[in-house]
Amino acid sequence: KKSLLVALTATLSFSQPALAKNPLFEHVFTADPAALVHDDTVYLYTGHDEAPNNDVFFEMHDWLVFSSKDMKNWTEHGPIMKATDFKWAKGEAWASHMVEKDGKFYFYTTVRHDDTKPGFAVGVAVSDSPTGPFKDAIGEALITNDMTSQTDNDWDDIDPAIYIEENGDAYIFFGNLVPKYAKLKDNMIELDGPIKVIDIPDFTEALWVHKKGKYYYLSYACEFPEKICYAMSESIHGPWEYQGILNEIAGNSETNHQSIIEFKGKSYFIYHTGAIPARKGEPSGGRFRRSVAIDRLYYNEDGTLKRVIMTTE
Ligand code: FUB
Repeated sequence: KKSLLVALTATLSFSQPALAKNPLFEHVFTADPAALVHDDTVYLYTGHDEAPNNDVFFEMHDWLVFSSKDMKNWTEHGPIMKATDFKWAKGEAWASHMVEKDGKFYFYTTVRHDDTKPGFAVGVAVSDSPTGPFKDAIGEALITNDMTSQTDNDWDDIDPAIYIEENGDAYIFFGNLVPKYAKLKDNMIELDGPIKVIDIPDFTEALWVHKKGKYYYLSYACEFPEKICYAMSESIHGPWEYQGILNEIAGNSETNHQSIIEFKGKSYFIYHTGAIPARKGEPSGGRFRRSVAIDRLYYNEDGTLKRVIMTTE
């Protein structure tokens, strides 16, 4: 009887619809959103902030997924994976990106490598379903930190974002302080050519590529505390023309991390804030206790983006 009750409680807590307001979820701290539109459904992948306060640093062990068919009611599916499911990783489940190719779901994500390699690395996991189960697709990191160039730092290989062209060519964008990209092979788990550096100003991290009409948009966290800036190009290879700030600093979160999608004819800007107030003796949201929020994204007639207006509803 006891195990039935435990199973029932687990099912209930993972299938409860949450209402659409900002921040989206209050029962759990979520960060680094990466949304995927698949089969008339939005799958929202997030990091999971578990730091007990905003004093020391991030504490992130696993990634969560929520889904919605209307951007209002969200179903929580529970964690899809933890950082240490990559046997070569030490932990630290930082920012990720999910894409679908030929019926398989590829989860590119940031983790700290074990002591055999310095700093952070990018791993890839794969599944037949957007909600998992996911398993390491390579058995080692896709991108590791070689610390060979002067611009390398401990975490310059973080925050993967994938863009797949209409002809199936896929690219991985990533980086901290130095924005980089590389082509992926058709198998999605090997680089196809050299890693190239992108020329954009004030880059901090969190690259994201989307396309609308003839323009590619490269958005990213800029400066620190982070705003979101963006650049435009008519080619995935650039040159990228800087367009300025897309979103201001999000409340009391020093970092920001955006995901941009179009769903049922509307564009959305998904990001994180530190907006959850202190409650029941618990510290408030903040730089290490972040929460995902969603607002609308609007285009000007010339293709440039209107600055995002952050709302609480
Ligand atoms: O969540 C950990 C790190 O903070 C992410 O990888 C960055 O994008 C920033 O949000």
